[in-house]
Amino acid sequence: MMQNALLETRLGGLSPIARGKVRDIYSLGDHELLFVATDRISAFDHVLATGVPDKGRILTQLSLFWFDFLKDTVKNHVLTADPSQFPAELQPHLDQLAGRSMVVRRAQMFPVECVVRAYLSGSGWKDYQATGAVCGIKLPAGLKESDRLPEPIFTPAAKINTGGHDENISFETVIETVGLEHANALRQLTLDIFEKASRHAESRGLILADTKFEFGLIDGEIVLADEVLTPDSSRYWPKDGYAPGGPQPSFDKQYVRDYLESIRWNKQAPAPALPDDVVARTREKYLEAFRLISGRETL
Ligand code: Q0Z
Repeated sequence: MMQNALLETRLGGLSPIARGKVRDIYSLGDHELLFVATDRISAFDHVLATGVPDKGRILTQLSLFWFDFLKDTVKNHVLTADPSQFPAELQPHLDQLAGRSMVVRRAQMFPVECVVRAYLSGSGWKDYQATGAVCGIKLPAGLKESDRLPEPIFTPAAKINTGGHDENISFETVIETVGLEHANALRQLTLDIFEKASRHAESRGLILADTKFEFGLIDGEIVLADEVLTPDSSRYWPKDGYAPGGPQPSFDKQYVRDYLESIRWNKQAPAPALPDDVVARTREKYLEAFRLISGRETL
C-alpha cells in the first residue's frame, strides 16, 4: 500500500544547514553532509500542502543511478547511501532516511548552475523570443517553442537565494566568477555528461530537453554534486507525442499543474493540497520515470 509522504525530516538534535523546496541538508562534521530528499512537491514555485509518497526515494535512487552511470566521466560527492554505513548519530532516524538520503562529501560549491539545453523551453525560449539568443549564444532565426537546437548549448545561471528565479548569465560572467580554467572545465563536463545521459534517455524513449548540474571542488578536483538528472532538475519529455510549436506536457507534474489550473489557484501562498487521485497518478509518473531510466522495476 501507499505510504505516507514525508514532508519534513526531524532528526533529534541535528538541524538542517539548508532546506530547499524539496531537499534538506544536514551537517555531519567538517567534511561530510547528509543530503535528504523529502516527498515535498513544488509547482508554480510553491511547495504544495500535500506530498507525494515515495517521491524522495524515487529521486534519490534516480540520482544514484545517474551518479553511477556517469562515474567514468566525472567524480561525484556520494560517500554512501547504505543506511547501515551512516554515522551512529543517524542510526535512530533510519525510518525517515532509508532510501531517500545519502552521506556526501562536503564540497566548495561553484556559485553557478550548469544548465545545458538541447531543446528550446522555459527561460531559454523566453530569452530567445526577446533577443534571439540564450546566455549570449546567438541561435538561428525562426525557432519554435520546444524545437530541438542545432546542438546542446551551455546556458549557465546565477543562483538567486530565497525564492527568486536563477538568472541566466553569459559564459563571460562565469569566467569572471570562477576563473577561465574552471569555467572551461565546467562547460566541457556539462556538455560531456549531458551527451552521455541524453543518449541513454533517448534509448529509453525519453527526450532529455535540458538539465541543471551543480559542481563543487573537493581537494582541488571538480566533482558532480547535488541531485543529478532527476525530473526536478531536468525536463524529460516522452519521445512519443513530442510536438514542437508549444510547451510540452511535463512528464511528472502535468496532473498537478492541470489540477491547480482547474481550481484556478492564484499561485500565491498558501499553496493548496492535492486530491488523492492526483497524488496517486503523480506518484505513478515518478515511478514510471524511474523504471524507464534505470531499467529496474522496484526502488
Ligand atoms: C548543495 C541545496 C538545499 C538541497 C549546498 N556536497 C556538497 N557540499 C557542499 N554543499 C552542498 C553539497 Cl551538495 C550544497 N546545495 C544546494 C540546497 C537543499 C540542495 F537547501 N547547497
